[in-house]
Amino acid sequence: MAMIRPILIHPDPRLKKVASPVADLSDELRVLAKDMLKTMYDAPGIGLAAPQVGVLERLIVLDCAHKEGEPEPLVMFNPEVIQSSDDENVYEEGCLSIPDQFAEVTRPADVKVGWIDSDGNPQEQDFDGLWATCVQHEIDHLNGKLFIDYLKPLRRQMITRKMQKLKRELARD
Ligand code: K1U
Ligand code: ZN
Repeated sequence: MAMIRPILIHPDPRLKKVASPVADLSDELRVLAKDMLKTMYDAPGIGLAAPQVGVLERLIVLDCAHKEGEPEPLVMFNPEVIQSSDDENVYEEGCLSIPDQFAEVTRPADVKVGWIDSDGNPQEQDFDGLWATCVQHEIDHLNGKLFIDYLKPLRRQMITRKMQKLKRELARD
């Protein structure tokens, strides 16, 4: 049965590292993907990247449809943006590793993404709307980048200080 894994809270050095490409699709990685989906739905969230649960491998999960009806979970190993639109979209982003903090981030509105699925098959798909925002946010996690890295230094510092305080309080409890 899938397990809920603890989500790392910023600042944590593991959230700043570049994750390694997945070479072989092991059962261990498939179990990790299932645990990540369970962890994401439980949070609740619309995406999750392996570094957020302390695993520095290139794996993300997402489901931006869940709120609106049937779940549409996607599991992506070694995801890559192949093409981005010049058109941009602004979305108020959040992050499960930066709880209760939201900020507007501008990103390409449409992206073509390539990845390897859980059966080891290559996939390619165009994403727009929230799906495009979310998949770019998750791929950023694999490159050690957080949405607050797009903000002005002062705002980023304020959020980081809040998270340091939150972590001290959580450690005390
Ligand atoms: O990567 C993460 O930390 C997950 C993050 C994904 C994301 C959210 C917004 C824009 C881009 C990427 C989240 O899921 S934060 C939680 C959230 O946005 C949400 C929670 C419940 C319902 C709907 C959204
Ligand atoms: Zn995030």
